Amino acid sequence: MKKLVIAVIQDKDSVKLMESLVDKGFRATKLASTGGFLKAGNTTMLIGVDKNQVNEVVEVIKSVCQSREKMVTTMSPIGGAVESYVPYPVEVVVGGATIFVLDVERFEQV
Ligand code: 2BA
Repeated sequence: MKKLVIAVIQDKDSVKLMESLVDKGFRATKLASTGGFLKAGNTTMLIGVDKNQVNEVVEVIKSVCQSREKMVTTMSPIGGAVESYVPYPVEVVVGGATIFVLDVERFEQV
């Protein structure tokens, strides 16, 4: 049975992850994506594999993708006056990868 591994990763890890996957004989597609929270660019990888290869793919992703801290500037109200805001830096830990594994109903290459 075919599975589709979808991994949302950080741009910085995308070249190394693609190289590692291709070196091990996996096929992958890299998409440019944007995170809903940070509204910043990230990378989504689509990796189609047999069911028995899913764990190996997840291990490759874990070995390459690192979590990192990012500073985000939010706007915070001053003294309860909602019309006055000051920039307020917040540290966010962005994970190495968010991974989904889906069953593939049909797979064809023409
Ligand atoms: P973003 O949505 O830009 O989120 C970046 C990081 O911001 C998240 O890292 C998390 O640490 C934080 N964050 C997100 N939403 C938050 C909230 N409501 N409150 C507080 N902090 C929040 P990760 O969790 O490692 O996610 C990295 C990226 O993976 C996300 O970028 C998003 O593009 C994707 N992602 C994460 N969970 C997802 C899900 N359930 N479905 C689809 N995409 C997801």
